[in-house]
Amino acid sequence: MNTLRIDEGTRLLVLTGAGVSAESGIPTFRGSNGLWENHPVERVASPEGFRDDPSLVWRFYSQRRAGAAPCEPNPGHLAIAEWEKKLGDRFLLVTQNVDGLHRKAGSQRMVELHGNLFTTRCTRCERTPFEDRLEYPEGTVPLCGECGGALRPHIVWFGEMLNPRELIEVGEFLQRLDTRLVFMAVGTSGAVWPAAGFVDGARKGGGQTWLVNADPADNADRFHHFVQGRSGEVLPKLVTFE
Ligand code: BV8
Ligand code: ZN
Repeated sequence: MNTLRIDEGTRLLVLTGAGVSAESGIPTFRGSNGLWENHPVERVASPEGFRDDPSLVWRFYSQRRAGAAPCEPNPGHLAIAEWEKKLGDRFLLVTQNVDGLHRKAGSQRMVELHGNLFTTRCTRCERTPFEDRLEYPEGTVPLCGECGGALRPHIVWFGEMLNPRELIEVGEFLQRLDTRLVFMAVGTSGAVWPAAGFVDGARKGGGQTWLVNADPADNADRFHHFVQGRSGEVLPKLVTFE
């Protein structure tokens, strides 16, 4: 397997998707028995779905909380947290995952682009999104203790805008001029935008682009290097620091 050499003049942006958590026991979205198989996306991960049937959406997210809560980071998450320790501000992790395993593995320089499964917010008042690990009983929609409005998962659903501040942070890291960029996508099918487009921005800026994935992703041909394999096995051996 070809290895990635990182020296003092290099910075690394890692983009992860559901594949990096597969070896921790969390189902991916688009694989066999993937999450979307039993639940059509638009009904459980869109504002329209929440408006039409909020208790179905809360059942879907409560089930995912129950599934993710006992899971532990795997060697792939741990390797990424190690790289951050070595690189400091020459490192940024951008995850599409909402399972919280990167934070559990020790990652701090991280953007949770699609939100977090264990954070809840109010649909009516300006209350700050808060930590919430509750799995709500079937048929219920939790209400805000302060204004009585319906609570919702602090997750970016399809058709919803991503946090502009976070997109700016990613853009700024990609466009820095002080170091050479390496962009690495891990465990993502490259099906969801705008995260699927980051690799183009990286290449345009002259960055080296790597994909680590169990099987060729939709956008594998847009990467300079493709390492096929399970991230828990590949990542601990992939990078050497000079
Ligand atoms: C938006 C939260 C602006 C829910 C998710 C162009 C520009 C902008 C928007 C769009 C556009 N084109 C289309 C759109 C709309 C839409 C979109 O991209 N649709 C797609 C389906 C065509 N995008 C949006 O709506 C975004 N909003 O852009 O706002 C806007 C607003 C209005 C109108 C227009 C634009 C919001 C996107 C966020 C949606 N929310 N998640 C939840 O999680 O419950 S996305 C969801 O998919 C998850 O977050 C997940 O992370 C993400 C991507 O999936 P992957 O992580 O890649 O997982 P997947 O299963 O697909 O792949 C896993 C891979 O791992 C596989 O390749 C597999 O081989 C591999 N693997 C498996 N095991 C392993 C492994 N690899 C390594 N090791 C292993 N062991
Ligand atoms: Zn409220």
